[in-house]
Amino acid sequence: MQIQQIGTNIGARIEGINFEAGLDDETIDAVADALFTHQIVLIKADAMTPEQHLKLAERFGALEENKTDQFGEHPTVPQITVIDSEAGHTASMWHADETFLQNPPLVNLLHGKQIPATGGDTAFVSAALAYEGLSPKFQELLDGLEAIHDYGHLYEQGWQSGYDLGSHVADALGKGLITSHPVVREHRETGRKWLSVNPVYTRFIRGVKKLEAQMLLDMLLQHMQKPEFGFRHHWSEGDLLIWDQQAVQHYAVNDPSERRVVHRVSALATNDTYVGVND
Ligand SMILES: O=C(O)CCC(=O)C(=O)O
Ligand SMILES: [Fe+2]
Repeated sequence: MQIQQIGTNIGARIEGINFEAGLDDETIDAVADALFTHQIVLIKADAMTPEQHLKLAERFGALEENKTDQFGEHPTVPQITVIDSEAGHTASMWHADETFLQNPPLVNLLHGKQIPATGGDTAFVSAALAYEGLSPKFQELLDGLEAIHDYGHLYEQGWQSGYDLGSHVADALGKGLITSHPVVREHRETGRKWLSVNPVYTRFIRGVKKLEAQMLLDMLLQHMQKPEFGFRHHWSEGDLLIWDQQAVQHYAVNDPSERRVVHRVSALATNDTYVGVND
């Protein structure tokens, strides 16, 4: 197995995994090590079976069953989420997945099934590099702050952008999928600090006045988009792209020239998802 860095700061390619010969624990551990070192790993996985996709994901946590109404279901495997451009599935906003949960997904594993000749890239920014890129005085200000993440915020923004989402907004807000996370978190594996606010779900900062919090969030979200913190993947069929949700945020660029289908498996810290604000 060879690991080669492909981005200056984040991203590595792993070669030499023979999926036809099976997937042993030693290989899976080496993939996990590479992921925690490089934050994103790319593996040529044309021959990977759905069972192997799940087995690899299980190394990182409990597997999430697809519950989202934003994407589609796999006909036979409930842990595989189908993202199909022809069904209108898109995630073209900077985000980390489901941060309205107390234990959001830790790792995502996306398998390219049908890939357009051009477009449909997935872009990333490193939330750790973004934290490290702040001046020490500003880091000090953020340490100890908590932000509220709310599922309804996604729908509210869609409504504001002119989508006809009135009843969905009410439904999303009614679900009460809302929680509080530190603005600066420590990576469970590496101890590295990272910024956990994202534009899709983060609504406000607790105990900081509305205008101040809005300015702080706007500034952080703008800061995170520095190209130096980023990595962008152009897909080929059979690619398996794995990313560490504690280290990066992602954006699915919504410009595929043809149909694009990818299969996602997400590993959660625990399958005990949380509803309600923790204090
Ligand atoms: O389609 C993609 O590239 C990524 C979609 C996404 O946001 C996700 O899988 O969490
Ligand atoms: Fe996502």
